[in-house]
Amino acid sequence: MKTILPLIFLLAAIPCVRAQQTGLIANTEGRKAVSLNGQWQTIIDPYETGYYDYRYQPSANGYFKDAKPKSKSDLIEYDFDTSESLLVPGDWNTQKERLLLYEGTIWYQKSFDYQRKPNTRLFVYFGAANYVADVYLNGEKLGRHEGGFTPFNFEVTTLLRDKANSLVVKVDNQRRRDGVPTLNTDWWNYGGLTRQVKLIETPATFVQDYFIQLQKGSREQISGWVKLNGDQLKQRVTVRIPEARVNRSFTTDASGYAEISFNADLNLWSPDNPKLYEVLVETETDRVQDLIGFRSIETRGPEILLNGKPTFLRGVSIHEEAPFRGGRAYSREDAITLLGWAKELGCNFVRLAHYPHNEFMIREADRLGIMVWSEIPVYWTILWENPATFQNAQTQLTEMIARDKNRAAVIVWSMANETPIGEARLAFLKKLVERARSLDSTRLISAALERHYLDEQTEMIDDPLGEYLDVLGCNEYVGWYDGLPEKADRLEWKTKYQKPLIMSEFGGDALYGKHGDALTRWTEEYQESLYQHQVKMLKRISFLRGTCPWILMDFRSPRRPLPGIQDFHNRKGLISDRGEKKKAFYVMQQYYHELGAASPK
Ligand code: GCB
Repeated sequence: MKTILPLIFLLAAIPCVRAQQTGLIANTEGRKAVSLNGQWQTIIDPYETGYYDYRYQPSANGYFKDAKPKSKSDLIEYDFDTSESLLVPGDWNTQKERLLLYEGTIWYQKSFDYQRKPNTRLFVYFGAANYVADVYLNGEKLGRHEGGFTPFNFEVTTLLRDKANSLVVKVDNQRRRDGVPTLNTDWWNYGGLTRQVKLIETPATFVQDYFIQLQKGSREQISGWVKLNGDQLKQRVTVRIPEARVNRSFTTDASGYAEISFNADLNLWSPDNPKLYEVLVETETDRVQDLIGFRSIETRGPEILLNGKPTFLRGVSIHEEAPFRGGRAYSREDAITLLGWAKELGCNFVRLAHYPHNEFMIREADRLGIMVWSEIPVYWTILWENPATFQNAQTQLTEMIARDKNRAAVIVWSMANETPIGEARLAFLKKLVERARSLDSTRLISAALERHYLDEQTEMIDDPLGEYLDVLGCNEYVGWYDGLPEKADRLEWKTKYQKPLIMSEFGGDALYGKHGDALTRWTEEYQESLYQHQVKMLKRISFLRGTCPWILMDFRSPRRPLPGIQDFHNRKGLISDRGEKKKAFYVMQQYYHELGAASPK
């Protein structure tokens, strides 16, 4: 008995699922895939009746079984087929009026056929699901994913049938105190399968992931790694960049991993020259194609050096909010509109706030030559002392880097936004910084910090986290939450660190079309004047190397109830949610023009 017991416990601990979550598959655009976007059948389940039984125990016969009555006497109290549908990708809040404020569980179901060919493997891939997703195929659980803005995939090879597969996802967007983000944010808690869903087909052994970038500090040496998944792990891997005449082979080790390193004569990526190379990763069994840009990004004292040259980041902050139609942005068209406006403003940089945006944003930024700050939703008041909260933040960071590490556009990984100074917070964020550096040594690490007044005229940035960052971010609302716009004229800025500063937020609300004098809140004139005073102040900060006004476009927020003006929108946009440019847009555009942006059209 003594010897059997531990074995029983061990067996009990092994989950009885035939499928498993696989490490993220890189570059899903470059893979053979079938889209599962479109209408999904849905059941709204505020009491989670489809998950728990009446004793509040996980039920063995939940909605994930997608059961149908087998006889006329069978009792089944749900039916996906006759329930309402929702569009995927898409948040549920803006698809049905009665879901606008819904926070809780909705079950999604999709039926599909798939003829699997011999020696192939199949994965179901989700671009994002906010916030927790439990995924089932044909009644069996594939797994759970927590975190609303990063992708995940599960292998389904052995569970898949030729006909009538039923994929069920329970999506729960209840806010949680221990979540990342936590209960309190200044954006809408859009729930659902908010990004694309697809079935990815790979060979039995395939290239799961790779990191192909310039080595830190170099402009000609490419280094990184390739990782295979499957049972033929020891293979020859070839990396080809035809246009740069690169053709190099490596051998993977017993775990399918190979480090790569070689020199290349490259035309470097930059906003003026967003050069992307076709890169091929080939093995005996697989071949993936990607478009990759190569550039270096470093700091020296207060300078930010792009390809060795000092650069000023002419930025703007952006939420993942869809222009014109509202709700979560998810498409290439949304990305083109938002980044097109940023370009028109004169930007060479965007801060994608406050969570990783959809992959189209990053891909389009790569193509358009816009540098990107990407961040995780470690926002305001996370539970710094809770190990599970840390694990969650770390996973989201890992997934963000996993997806976008080969994109030249991304130059900054940001760890946190406006988090209150304290020991537990510092320990938490230091660990995240270490993690980010261990996953990717090539990019700059930042965080949007706060500042404080030394005296009435002196703003100081000395947050202890600054020591661990490459670039300081700072949010300030002089002229909005902090005095009137002219206050900016009297301020001097200091920092304890010999590091570049990006003013990662500043601004104020204006309702497009509301006019008045420059001291009347909510008018375009107030916002315009605020920006004029801000720009004058910013020009006086000697260590300033970037600006990201808050924000490109108005966005929905439950914290903003003022009738007739906010109507549950944060109105700090330089552009309204209908695409109308406010006066302040042109103040920023003029500033960016002076800083070297091409002439506004
Ligand atoms: C901030 C936050 C941002 C808010 C903004 C505001 O400091 O970082 O998420 O939306 O202020 O408008 O108050």
